[in-house]
Amino acid sequence: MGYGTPKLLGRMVTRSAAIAGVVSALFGATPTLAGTYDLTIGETTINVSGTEQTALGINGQVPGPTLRFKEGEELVINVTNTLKEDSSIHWHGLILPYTEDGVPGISFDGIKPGATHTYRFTARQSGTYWYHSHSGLQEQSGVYGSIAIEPKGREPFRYDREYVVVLSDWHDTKPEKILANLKKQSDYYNYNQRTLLSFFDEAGQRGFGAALADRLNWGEMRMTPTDIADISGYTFLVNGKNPEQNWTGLFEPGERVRLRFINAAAMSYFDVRIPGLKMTVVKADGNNVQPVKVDEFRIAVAETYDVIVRPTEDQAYSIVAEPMARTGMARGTLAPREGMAAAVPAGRDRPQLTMADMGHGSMAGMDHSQMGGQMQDMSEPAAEDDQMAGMDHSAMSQDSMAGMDHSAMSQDSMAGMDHSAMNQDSMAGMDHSAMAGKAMPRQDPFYAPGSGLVPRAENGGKFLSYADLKAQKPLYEEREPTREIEIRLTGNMERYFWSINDEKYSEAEPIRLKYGERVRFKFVNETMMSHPMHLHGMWTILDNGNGANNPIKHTVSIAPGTTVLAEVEVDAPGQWAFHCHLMYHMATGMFRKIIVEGGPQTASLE
Ligand SMILES: [Cu+2]
Repeated sequence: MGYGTPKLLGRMVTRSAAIAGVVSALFGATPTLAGTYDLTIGETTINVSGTEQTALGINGQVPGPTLRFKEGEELVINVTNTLKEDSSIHWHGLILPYTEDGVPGISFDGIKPGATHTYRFTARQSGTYWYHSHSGLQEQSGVYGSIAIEPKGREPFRYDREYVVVLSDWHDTKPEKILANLKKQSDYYNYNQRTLLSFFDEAGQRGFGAALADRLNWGEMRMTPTDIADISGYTFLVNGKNPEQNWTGLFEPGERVRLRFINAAAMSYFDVRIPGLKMTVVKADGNNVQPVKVDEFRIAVAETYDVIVRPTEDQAYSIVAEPMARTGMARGTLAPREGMAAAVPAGRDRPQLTMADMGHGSMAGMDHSQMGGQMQDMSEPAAEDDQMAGMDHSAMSQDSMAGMDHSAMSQDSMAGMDHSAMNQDSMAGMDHSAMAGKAMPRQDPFYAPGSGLVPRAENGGKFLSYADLKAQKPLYEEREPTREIEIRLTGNMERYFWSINDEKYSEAEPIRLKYGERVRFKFVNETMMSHPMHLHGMWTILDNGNGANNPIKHTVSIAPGTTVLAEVEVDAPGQWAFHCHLMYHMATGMFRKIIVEGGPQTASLE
């Protein structure tokens, strides 16, 4: 199948909408913008892995077309489902009435095979967002696309041209089969486990006992240190193209180029860099942030970041997006002319999870008293050493970690800590004496101390941290939350299901919020995986220590062994989805329905 026809991709003003504009003009109101868009979900053929595969696309393409709206525009979006099963489109990050949110079973009934569903809502915001199916596992098969909304006024940054950069992961195996495989054997796709051979290798270096003790610890937890991603075998894409197909964006030297990065992957976080160029981050999840210059950033599944780059040389630059587990690479190019390419750096080593990522010896908010024997094992020097595996030993001695009193860091002590104090300096305040005058490796407060997942840029460059995100212009006034709701992220790797507060979606009561209240969510990640938590319909104000300038996001990644606070102004009546955006985590139960009680238009709620 080819690409969508221009008619499908273009904006058309319908007659009724045009009349509405005239009517409002007659009554002295600002004429409203209106646009009608047509999307068709259907099977299509793609070839990104070496063989032709049947994908599910939108208007015949993967990703679907970029929808370009204007802030204030009244949208009419007709979505036709040509599949043999129900489908849906959810507008990720958009603030809209809950009935238009596109989650089957929560916002509406879904779109039946052969049916067309019309969504109507107003684009109330500007920025970079995306849309995707919220039915079954269809998103993994290609039902996703980008949204770029132009602001009413001027952007607070300058750029000469822009590109949408959709990152995604493609698998030749049908997602239902992947899920079945995971259920059968949770490490089915984890090819990177330490092998018996590496065990003897390690035993040779560290002594048999130490290596064995460590193995037993991991074994008891039924996990492996390389369990960073649940699934391997993905092909990673930039705007639907694999690294060889090399998506290319053109520029003239000296131009400021805006790149709208969207992580539409089902399961893959990416570490993004453009060797030779600094990137200035200007938006996170669609919202303006105070510009921060970085060499690299990590984009969690479902997040968006807008960055500005200014290539001055007449040369090509590679856009490199490595999945966090380093199982491949997505690659694109910025070039002054078609056909130019830059060197592509070799893939880097995958991080090794440490015990800190298990919540052991970290400020994870876990109740360490429950760890029993495992904690005892941890107190032995050999195990302690392994705990440090992810850290730079040259800069931080083993003793400095040993000197920290982990037992004193109970859940309560964490809860009482003010995140505003937990910026990069807070670690420095912990034990200066043990650092022996050496520069402390920059600690990212959004990773457990000693975590093997802490990102590092090449050559000591700057890696974006959540702590760097400061809202350009706060959307909400700062006020005390009315209450706190604990969201423990939990799961069972062996039986492969994921849950919240130990309950799967199917077993759990909805979370009830009151219209007009401000709640604090206390996310406690008790698993060894990062979870990108996405709340529909309302902004999540990430408490990253920037007070009134805490950034507002639609997706917040919670690293293993960490506790993250976020607040929500409950300003959207209705019922909403709230879930981990890793597809197979969501599908197996890390999901909740949120019911907002009170406020306008809630009569139809259960
Ligand atoms: Cu998850």
